[in-house]
Amino acid sequence: MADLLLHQYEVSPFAAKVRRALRYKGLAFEVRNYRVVDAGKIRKTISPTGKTPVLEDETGLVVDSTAILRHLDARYPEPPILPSSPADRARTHIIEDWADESLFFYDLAMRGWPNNIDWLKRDVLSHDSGFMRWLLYRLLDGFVKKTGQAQGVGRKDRDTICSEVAAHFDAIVDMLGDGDWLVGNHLTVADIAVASMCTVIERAEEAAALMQKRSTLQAWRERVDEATFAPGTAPEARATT
Ligand SMILES: N[C@@H](CCC(=O)N[C@@H](CS)C(=O)NCC(=O)O)C(=O)O
Repeated sequence: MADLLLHQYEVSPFAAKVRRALRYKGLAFEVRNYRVVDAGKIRKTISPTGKTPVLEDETGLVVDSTAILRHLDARYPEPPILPSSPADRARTHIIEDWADESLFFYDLAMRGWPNNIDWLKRDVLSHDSGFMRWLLYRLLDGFVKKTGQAQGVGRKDRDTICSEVAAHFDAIVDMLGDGDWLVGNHLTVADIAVASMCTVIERAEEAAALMQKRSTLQAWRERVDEATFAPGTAPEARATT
């Protein structure tokens, strides 16, 4: 086994957070990709919650991208992805949690709309095949809708969701001001978490249009991508690389 093995659903923005952090720290790693039909196996073997990503290393299994990023920063402190001051650490914590627990559901809602859902399904089922892929392809609409309804964002109408996403993007722009990074003077987990979510939400055409109108947001994303991808990684490959 590799020293660092990432168990993942490849297109998950939570897995993307971990891959970006590993590359930023210059750490070699391998990935094990799972299919949607592996959900039961994941729960029984590597993740009591059934969720991925899970990082496996010599210390064992670490579940949840937020925990994994802290684990990596503790074991491989250079370059740091957490600020040194408690106040800035708290800010990164809040922003990361907002990206993971709020922005993610706007992503799910927008990408669940009829004009966007085909791309979402192809992403989610990229490792499934045969009859199960055929079946899941038909069931996924209902699952995405049900998840969005249960969480709440999915109950809002399209115009409301678009204006809330616009407000979120404006908040990122205002938070950046003239600075390069969301918190403090270097890249942190806040930048990694928000950029990872941007890379999937832009696969909804409405979100892509809102993003294109904000040059500060685009420039910041390019800065974060430059620091967390190998040179030459194509923009369309960034959600899965
Ligand atoms: N808070 C978790 C969220 C992870 C998560 O929601 N992963 C999704 C993939 S995008 C998953 O594993 N879903 C499977 C399930 O809910 O059973 C993290 O940051 O790692």
